[in-house]
Amino acid sequence: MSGHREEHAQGVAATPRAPKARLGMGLVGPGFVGVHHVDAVRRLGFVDVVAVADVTEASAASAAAAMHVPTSYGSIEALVANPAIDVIHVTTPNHLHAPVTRAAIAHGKHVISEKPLAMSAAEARDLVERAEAAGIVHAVSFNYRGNPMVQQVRQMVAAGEIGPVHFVHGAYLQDWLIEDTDYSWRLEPDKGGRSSAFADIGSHWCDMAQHLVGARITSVLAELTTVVTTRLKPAQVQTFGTADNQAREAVTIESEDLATILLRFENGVKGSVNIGQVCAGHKNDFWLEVNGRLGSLRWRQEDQNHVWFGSRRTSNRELDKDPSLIGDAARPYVHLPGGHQQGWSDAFCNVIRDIYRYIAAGGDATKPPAFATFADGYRAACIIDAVLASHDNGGVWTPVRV
Ligand code: SOE
Repeated sequence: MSGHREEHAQGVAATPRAPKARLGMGLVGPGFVGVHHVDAVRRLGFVDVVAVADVTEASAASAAAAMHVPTSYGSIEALVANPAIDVIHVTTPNHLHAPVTRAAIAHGKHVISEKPLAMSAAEARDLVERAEAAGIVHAVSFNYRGNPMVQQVRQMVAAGEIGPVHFVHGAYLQDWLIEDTDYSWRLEPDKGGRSSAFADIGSHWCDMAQHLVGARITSVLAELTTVVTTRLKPAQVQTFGTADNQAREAVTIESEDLATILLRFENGVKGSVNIGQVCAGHKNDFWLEVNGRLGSLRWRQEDQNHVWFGSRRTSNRELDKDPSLIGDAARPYVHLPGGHQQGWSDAFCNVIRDIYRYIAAGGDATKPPAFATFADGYRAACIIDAVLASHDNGGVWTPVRV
């Protein structure tokens, strides 16, 4: 492999706008991750959280009160029409990503969408086209790219420090869906899409693999499994919920909670990944290893301040998130001295910061690589479609059609 290609250059706003010193943010869907979007923009110091929208006036008002946001709306239309809002964050269940994004684009707002961008590749492509035609800045929250040690691996791979890459492998395992009383809208195809675990966390893994090796996944061979085939759905559904005494209804589950996938990349690199949300003891166990002819690099989300460097000719060693030791490309993502741990929300905030600085500069700056666009979200949607097609056809190599 010979360094990174110029990544996804087409996925950025075509029409530069006037730079703006302060920006207004609006949030649609104040659930588990929505709170972190608000927290991240507040840390930037030049963004006002203007309003929150949810499915009802009452739920929006209660979320706004909890997050100290001045305005709340029970409808998307009211939020997208608010002239004080420059950027809309879409953190609803998956089936609402596309309609909310279309409404935001129609009002000329910049959009940061949670992943997956849409329910299918065709729907995601339509969003890319609309966003580019409107000249807005568009981003997808592949938040793990904002970790400094991820950027360190990316820089080392691109600089040839581990030689030509031949293999990328790893896993993303969680256990929050292992009990039959565990439930999420992600398991309902009309709200989450046909794929559950792969769309939710496999999309992060594939985005990261492509980001680190600087090449795209071109074909997949997938086996999808539903381990928990009947679940007891509670009256009130909450992601990462705990056992309770609610009334429950038995429902049949069709989408996967476990996936095993082989991958081929455009530059000849081979890959494999295991994805599961029914793997006891694994909370947010996202790890990825890149093997080159001169060395290996492994990053693990649950130990995110280090990278393992594996070598045939010298001792293996740990690289540390220390601003005095880390590479130039990773240093902007480090905010604390060596030995001071950074975490999930710091990486999340790093990505949000890259996006907002780009917007504030009028869309005329160079897009930082940690900032994923709708083009990356479309790519992820194409991989999800290919994974489903591979499984449907009995586990056969299937091209990622774009
Ligand atoms: C649930 O599986 C979830 O919150 C994902 O949706 C996130 O993207 C991941 O960061 C953590 O787990």
